[in-house]
Amino acid sequence: MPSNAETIAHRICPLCEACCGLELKISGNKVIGIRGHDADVFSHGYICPKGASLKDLHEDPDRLRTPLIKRDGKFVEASWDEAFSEIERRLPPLLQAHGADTVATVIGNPSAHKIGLLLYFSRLVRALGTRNVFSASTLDQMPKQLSCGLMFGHWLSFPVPDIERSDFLLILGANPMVSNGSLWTVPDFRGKAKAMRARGGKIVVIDPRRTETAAAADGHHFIRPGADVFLLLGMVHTLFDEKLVRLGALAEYVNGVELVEAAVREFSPESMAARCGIEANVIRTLARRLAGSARAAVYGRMGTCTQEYGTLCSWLIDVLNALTGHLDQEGGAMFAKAPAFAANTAGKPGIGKGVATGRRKSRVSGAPEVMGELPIVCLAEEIQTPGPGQVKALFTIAGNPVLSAPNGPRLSGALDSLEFMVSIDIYLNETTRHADVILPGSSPLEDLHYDVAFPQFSYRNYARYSDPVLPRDDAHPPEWQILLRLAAIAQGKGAQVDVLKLDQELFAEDVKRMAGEHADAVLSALAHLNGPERQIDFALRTGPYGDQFGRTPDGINLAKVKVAPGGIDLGPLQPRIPEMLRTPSGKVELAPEMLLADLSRVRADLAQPAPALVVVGRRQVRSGNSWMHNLPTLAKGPFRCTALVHPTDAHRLGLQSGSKARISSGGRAIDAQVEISEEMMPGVVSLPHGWGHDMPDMRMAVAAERPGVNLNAILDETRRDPLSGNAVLSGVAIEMTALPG
Ligand SMILES: Nc1nc2c(c(=O)[nH]1)N[C@H]1C(S)=C(S)[C@@H](COP(=O)(O)OP(=O)(O)OC[C@H]3O[C@@H](n4cnc5c(=O)[nH]c(N)nc54)[C@H](O)[C@@H]3O)O[C@H]1N2
Ligand SMILES: Nc1nc2c(c(=O)[nH]1)N[C@H]1C(S)=C(S)[C@@H](COP(=O)(O)OP(=O)(O)OC[C@H]3O[C@@H](n4cnc5c(=O)[nH]c(N)nc54)[C@H](O)[C@@H]3O)O[C@H]1N2
Ligand code: SF4
Ligand SMILES: [Mo]
Repeated sequence: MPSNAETIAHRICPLCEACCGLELKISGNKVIGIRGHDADVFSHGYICPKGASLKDLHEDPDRLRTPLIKRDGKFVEASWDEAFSEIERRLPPLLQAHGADTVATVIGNPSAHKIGLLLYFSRLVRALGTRNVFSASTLDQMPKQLSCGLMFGHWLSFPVPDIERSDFLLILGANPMVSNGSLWTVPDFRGKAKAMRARGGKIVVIDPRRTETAAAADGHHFIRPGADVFLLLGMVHTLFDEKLVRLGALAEYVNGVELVEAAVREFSPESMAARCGIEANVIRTLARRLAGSARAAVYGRMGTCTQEYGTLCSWLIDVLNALTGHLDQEGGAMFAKAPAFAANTAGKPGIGKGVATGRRKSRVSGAPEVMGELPIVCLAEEIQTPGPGQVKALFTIAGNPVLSAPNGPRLSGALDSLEFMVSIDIYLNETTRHADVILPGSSPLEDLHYDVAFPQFSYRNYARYSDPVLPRDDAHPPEWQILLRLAAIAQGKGAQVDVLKLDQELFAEDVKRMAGEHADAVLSALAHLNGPERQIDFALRTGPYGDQFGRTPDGINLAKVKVAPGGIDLGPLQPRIPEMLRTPSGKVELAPEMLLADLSRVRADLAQPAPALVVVGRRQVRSGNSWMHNLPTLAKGPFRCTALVHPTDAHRLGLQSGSKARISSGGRAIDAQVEISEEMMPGVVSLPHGWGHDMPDMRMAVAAERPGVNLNAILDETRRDPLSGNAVLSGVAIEMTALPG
């Protein structure tokens, strides 16, 4: 019997990258209140409306708690044993008949916030042996991963603005006031931006919409969607042209400055202005301000990644940071030093293998592999194109590509044609309705938590851990065990495998590889733990602040992090070059060949006329991609899936606020509600993604009440950044016509 006494629990919020520390009031097994945790060393009590919705998520009657198996086209509830047996009956024969590549995997965004999925997904992929690995990364940040990989030697070495010490911040294609930051873990961006401006710092935003971030900044410039590369090249050109290049402390650790200088010579601001829609003198002024500020950083996000020049933009942003002496400097763009799981703190400091891409190509389009993945925009064609290596089975893990990837209708059709599909998910939604078996993930409140990725690009260094807040139903395995059981099925070990023993074996293999002669001692020191907890302790203890299993007694370990109220603060960011570099040269590679070569596309595109109307995406405070529209506290309020249109466009097209318009592209159309808005750049329409919850056979009652429309239904799955494989989600040409009524 749970007691009804009120208790307090602390939990890192898993709903966005800000990773706020929350304080939950619990009575019995019920959450009765959620607020920010004031003593959290990292987020200091900040919370947004989504954090408070964790209660709704936990209690959502539509959240799946029992596996579902499709029988004669209808889902029926099943026990866990039945569900795993069904998979064991159907998966191995497909693998035997068609080989490993016949199974594809798609892993989605929430996995970055669920340690069980993040640490054990690779175990499943390895067991399957498939090369058809897809994820939301190629709908999001792959360009930045590639540019940072090439420049700094590792896929997760992103420089982030040191906002608490910065005087000038140039933000392109990001809206942290709403998103709470991305590839930059910065809870309470609003408060930090306010504090920065209060001490005289300035923020300038480049965005085709006057966003919430732009409205609170000191300056804002509209930009033609997809044209940031022209602006950035013009700025880099200006630095050389006006002799503003100052590498500062970085000088001896940078390769390729002359190559960059030569490459940008032709891209003067005067020749870039028309193409990007920003005047030459503004481009020059931005470059001068950046160079003239003692502490400054350029930061770009979704808008700069989800376009044809995603990798070039991501690269040029850090080229600007480096050439103005702001990379790796206080108040500039700095690297976090994560206490655990970071490749840029492991191995020999200052040198490494760097990154490689294109070690294989996708079967149908020949898209190069990046970071072991293929572009998710290639998934439908891999399913629909017959021949050896055709994808006939699919695992989706915390992903909803039918709504989140371009040309959802095609993908939906492709999923229907699969021979077998398994989803690990918490909802019966647009994607999982195609599955043959759905294995429910757990409520975050039932899971222990440690952020594996986000401390690697946080505004400050810290170590925080959360115990499960509420008990788990004994029959419901944690997500890491689900993945291990699936791995066992794929390897022919059977669904009845002893998962704890399997975990032990796989962990021991990892430790032998990483700890060498110390492996046995390490394994015995960790023998009291299992699963993710054991991996966290191992990573913390061997990490840069770790106790090294006793060799550095003052160092940290999981036990110390657990008992620290609000976590352990590890201080502000410190300069880390050259120690953090993992390039073969041991230098920052400012001019990677692959990127210089890609400038030929830019050159060829210079005279491209602007389409009359293009669409961009929009994130909203009470939303999280496609799956939070079923939570009552977030779903309430005005209808949000509206198309923002500038008054001049609305006038020209005969559109009225509140009326509907047909938006079409590539032969597909959606009918969206219009909202006339001065926020928009003329010629640009903004529509949020992740809507369109009116598909049959779903179980998301709240979301279905106001389904909205799926922006990705009309986007083009054949358009991608050729280097990173990232989808083009922004700046796509559309037509818009008023609908009667
Ligand atoms: N047009 C357009 N498209 C976009 C974007 C855009 O800006 N514009 N943004 C892109 C970006 S940045 C991203 S990250 C992707 C996201 O792409 P996805 O990751 O495919 O989409 P999500 O909406 O995050 O879907 C998450 C899925 O995980 C499930 N889920 C939630 N919590 C859990 C859990 O704890 N366990 C398990 N097992 N499942 C869970 C949900 O039910 C849902 O099915 O969308 C991309 N798509
Ligand atoms: N409340 C809320 N928070 C979220 C999410 C959410 O859905 N809701 N999603 C989370 C996820 S998965 C992510 S990846 C992050 C994303 O975090 P952000 O990148 O900060 O968020 P977005 O709102 O996608 O910001 C992209 C901006 O780019 C602009 N833009 C579009 N095209 C262009 C262009 O060509 N050039 C330029 N310069 N700008 C352009 C858009 O108008 C938009 O303002 O947010 C995360 N946080
Ligand atoms: S900002 Fe993000 S991490 Fe913080 S409470 Fe909101 S959703 Fe959670
Ligand atoms: Mo994302």
